[in-house]
Amino acid sequence: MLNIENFQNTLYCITAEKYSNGKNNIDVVGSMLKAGARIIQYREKMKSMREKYYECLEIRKLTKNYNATFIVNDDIALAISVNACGIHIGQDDLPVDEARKIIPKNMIIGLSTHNESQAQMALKNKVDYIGVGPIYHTETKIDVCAPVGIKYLDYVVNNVNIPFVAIGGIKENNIDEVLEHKAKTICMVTEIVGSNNIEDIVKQNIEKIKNY
Ligand code: TZP
Ligand code: MG
Repeated sequence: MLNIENFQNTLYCITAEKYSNGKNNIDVVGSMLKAGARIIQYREKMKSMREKYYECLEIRKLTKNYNATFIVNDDIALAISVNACGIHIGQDDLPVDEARKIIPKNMIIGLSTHNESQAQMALKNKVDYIGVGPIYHTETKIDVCAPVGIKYLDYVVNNVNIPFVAIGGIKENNIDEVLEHKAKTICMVTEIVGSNNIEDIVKQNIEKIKNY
């Protein structure tokens, strides 16, 4: 089930070891949780399935201890095998209704969307939340489409009644604009994982979002 409480006015945190300046995913997630993050997505493109499996088992334990929502990116088999709360898929992955057939009943589905028709399809297919982006230019995701900008965020704010996560190129120097446009759940990948002090940056930005 989607723990909607975890999706209100907060950060959505994602791993990216490649951009973590030598820190490993487990330590990064530990710091995020310690600082108050309650949504963690495991996203790792560079490792073998076996490595990802063992990392996810660790992260599953950590997230359970904090009652945090644990979401696995891309891989439905991995999400199921580590008993994740959710799976996050993209427009080129299995169709949502097919994914729904093979995941446990209470597993949530998040779907990346980049335009209005994808948002409408997501609603039709009853996904649990959508990703909205990239809001700004990003180099963290390969093959990502051009920035969709604040314009698509405004559309989602006004037309979508499920939780959504603003993502893509969001940094401390532009998060205010995203908040002004009423995003309530925000993801900053490299800005957080690349920080020398993950606990501080996570704490500060959760506070900022909550108090906005
Ligand atoms: N999906 C859309 S943009 C993106 C993902 C995973 C990457 C965002 O990374 P960053 O470093 O916050 O720009
Ligand atoms: Mg994907």
